[in-house]
Amino acid sequence: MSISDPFRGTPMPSNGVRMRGSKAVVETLKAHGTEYLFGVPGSTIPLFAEFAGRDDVKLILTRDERGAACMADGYARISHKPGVCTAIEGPGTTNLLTGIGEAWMSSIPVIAITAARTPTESAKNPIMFCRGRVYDTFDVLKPYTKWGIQVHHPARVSELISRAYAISTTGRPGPVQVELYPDAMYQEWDFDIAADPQYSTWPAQRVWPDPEKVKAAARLLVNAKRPVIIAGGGVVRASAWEELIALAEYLSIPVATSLFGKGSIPEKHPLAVGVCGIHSRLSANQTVEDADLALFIGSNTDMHTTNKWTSPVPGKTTVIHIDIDPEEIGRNYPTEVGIVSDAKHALAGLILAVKEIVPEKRHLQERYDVVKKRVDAWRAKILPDQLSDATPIKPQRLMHEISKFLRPDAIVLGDLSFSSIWVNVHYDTPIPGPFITYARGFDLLGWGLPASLGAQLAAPGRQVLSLIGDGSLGYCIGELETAARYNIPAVNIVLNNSTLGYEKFLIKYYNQPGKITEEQPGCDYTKVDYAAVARAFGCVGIRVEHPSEIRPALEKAFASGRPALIDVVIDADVIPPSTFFDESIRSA
Ligand SMILES: Cc1ncc(C[n+]2csc(CCOP(=O)(O)OP(=O)(O)O)c2C)c(N)n1
Ligand SMILES: [Mg+2]
Repeated sequence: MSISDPFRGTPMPSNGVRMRGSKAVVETLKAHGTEYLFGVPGSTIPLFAEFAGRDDVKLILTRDERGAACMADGYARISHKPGVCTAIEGPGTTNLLTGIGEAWMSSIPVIAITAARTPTESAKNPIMFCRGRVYDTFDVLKPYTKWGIQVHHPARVSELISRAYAISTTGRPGPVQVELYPDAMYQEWDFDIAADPQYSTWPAQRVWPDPEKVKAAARLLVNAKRPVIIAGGGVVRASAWEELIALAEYLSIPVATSLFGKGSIPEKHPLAVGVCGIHSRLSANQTVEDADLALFIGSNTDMHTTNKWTSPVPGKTTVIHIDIDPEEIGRNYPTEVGIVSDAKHALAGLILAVKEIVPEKRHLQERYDVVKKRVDAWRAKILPDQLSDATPIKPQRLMHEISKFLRPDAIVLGDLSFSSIWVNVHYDTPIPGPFITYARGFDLLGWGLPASLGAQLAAPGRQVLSLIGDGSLGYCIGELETAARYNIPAVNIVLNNSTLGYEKFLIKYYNQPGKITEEQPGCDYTKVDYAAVARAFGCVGIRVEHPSEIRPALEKAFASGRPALIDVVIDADVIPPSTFFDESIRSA
């Protein structure tokens, strides 16, 4: 049978099966190996109706669309498959926006399937339309998506959803949008559902580096006196940790990581100095500041990683920058050698090029000694707080208990604010892998809980632990009901300081230069027992007020096999290791 493309009139061969566009959506997801669609219904009712009686692709009804986007994001980070979410036009799409923003800033492939109103209603002031405008909620996601398409006719449904997979997973991964008009969902067509399997996982279509530039980079690395590698999220996403560690060990180069690069080297490795930048280990910043050459690999030289573009020191440090995104090369530093490449291929190429120059492994004990001295000094500094019995509980003690309790392959999510700092500074990456992740792209409050549910769905049977602030939890607390309804056994720990801690400290110390602002209005909440709230939603809820209760709470939460929330009352006066705060007042 042959059908006509209604837009170009070109005949397209088809052995198609007749079905509604809405069914073709689900079949296309299935063909790409997608297991879940996260969302809230409305004008997408034909799509939701397709899930009756099938569980090869499962529908996860969330409590709001932002939660759906964050779950799809969390799922994508752990599964290496794109996450798919859905929302209606108007308020559904605007709710989706902030979750999509996090995926955009964190370079995560999330496919947003949204709906559009029938064109005959345009400009007539129907509900959910912006007065007089036509495509307005399609444009809402535009700043935070790589690509978006409006599908008016059922004939294009499967093909364009397949394009969405291809675009979100290639180059620098990121979110995309497919907006379905009513005809595209309700009408029938003869569909050939097919998926190109290379786009079912990410990163897809991995780019190889220019060999001449790799040789130039190798020469610089070999000749540097105090080199450092700064490994970013691109190393983790490309599963390039073996190559990274091999290169570092071959030339005895210390390795710092960005927030998203945590997971590219075990942090007890003798060349690992930890996360550098604003929220950092002292040992990492010392090493980067001291370097005469910095190799950024899979990192975007953002404000966090470079401590507001001061470390490496511009002008003093020679920079090699390797990234999948050509726009990032040279963005913030004069760059001696810039290479557009997938991190794994680039590192493999660098190892070969280095071996051409240095045929034998070069073990430089003095470099190991410097790393050991810096890391040991930092560990000695944090030890008393890690062992503190004080109440309210010191976050350092909480992190120490978590580190001792979790299995090496546990998935750990640090929401943002203090939660992410404690995870990235005080939690030692035990084994390499994409196990530790944050909302530190868009800094989206309300990410940790829904993202942890997506992560758990991607990795059933694995420990999933999310740390979230009480302010952030307030944005997404309804998703505890989603967790209970589907029995998704992720564990969330609330760092309960009854305040928007980060902002409170910023007002206190930085509202007036050189002076303390005694009052910080607009930051404090009433004291809430979030464990009781969790129980009311049908989850396990445990309140922890003394350090001795932390371990039993973790044991109980994970043994329950149910979604659990541990409400930890923490010391609201501890300033975490963030260079936003002066060294004299912040913790290590
Ligand atoms: C949606 C959104 N609104 C505001 C902010 C600014 N902000 C950053 S951290 C923070 C405080 C978060 O408080 P909480 O979650 O309780 O964490 P804590 O700082 O107390 O650890 C705020 C308001 C943000 N990042 N995102
Ligand atoms: Mg708080």
